Amino acid sequence: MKIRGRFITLEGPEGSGKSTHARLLAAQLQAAGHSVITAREPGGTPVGEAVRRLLQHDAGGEGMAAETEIFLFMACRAQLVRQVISPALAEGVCVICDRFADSTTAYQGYARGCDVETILTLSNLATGDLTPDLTILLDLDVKAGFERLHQRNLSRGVEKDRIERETLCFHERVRAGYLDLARRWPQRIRVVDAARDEDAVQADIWELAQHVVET
Ligand code: Z5A
Repeated sequence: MKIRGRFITLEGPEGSGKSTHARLLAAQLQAAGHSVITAREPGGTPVGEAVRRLLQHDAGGEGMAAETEIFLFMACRAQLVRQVISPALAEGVCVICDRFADSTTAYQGYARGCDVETILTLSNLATGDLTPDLTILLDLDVKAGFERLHQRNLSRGVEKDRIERETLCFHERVRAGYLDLARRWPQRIRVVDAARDEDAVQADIWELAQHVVET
């Protein structure tokens, strides 16, 4: 019987380095001989990528109710788990996901003000009770994250999306919410100081990930 793969998620506020470190971690795990896939939320499946476009751009300018956001993010997640993540884990493949259920709790719960316990219950339905073996929370001052994003967006010639345009206070609540979740599940959610240079951050992530993939 195949040994189930490990499921590692990266979380954190804007510009904290989730995509960068998901890529680096996947490369390190592959170099160490592990089979690895990466995924991102929202997205990662044709259904998820279509919903991502709806979520990121307010094309009609009509805004979006918080509850609509919750169900759209959950819909992407339900599809990603069943189509990509669970089959890969069953085949013994490690899955690294750039954002997962904690994002909905932090953004739509703590920051938008929807009931956190209700979101957690809905998350269990969307994920089929799949919980990451390890969640790396890249913690970074909100203004520092915005500055990194600004530089990245300038170099790519793209503009802020709908949620990135939320107020500083909104993003401060996201960060505080994540830290609260880390206090609630300290075994699973490990906080990494993302204000340091990439190599220092990656070294911490690698140490945490190694522990999980080797047990
Ligand atoms: N959202 C939600 O509300 N509810 C949910 O349930 C889910 C998501 C799943 C998804 O946006 C949006 O959806 C997000 C949350 C919301 N909204 N916002 N706002 P996305 O997928 O487009 O992007 P993101 O997930 O928010 O990622 P990001 O903030 O754009 O960036 P990041 O992945 O954390 O950072 P990065 O791209 O790796 O790095 C940013 C720049 O910093 C880049 O130029 C790097 O080279 C640089 N970088 C990275 N690390 C370092 C260090 N250590 N030092 C210096 N510079 C660095």
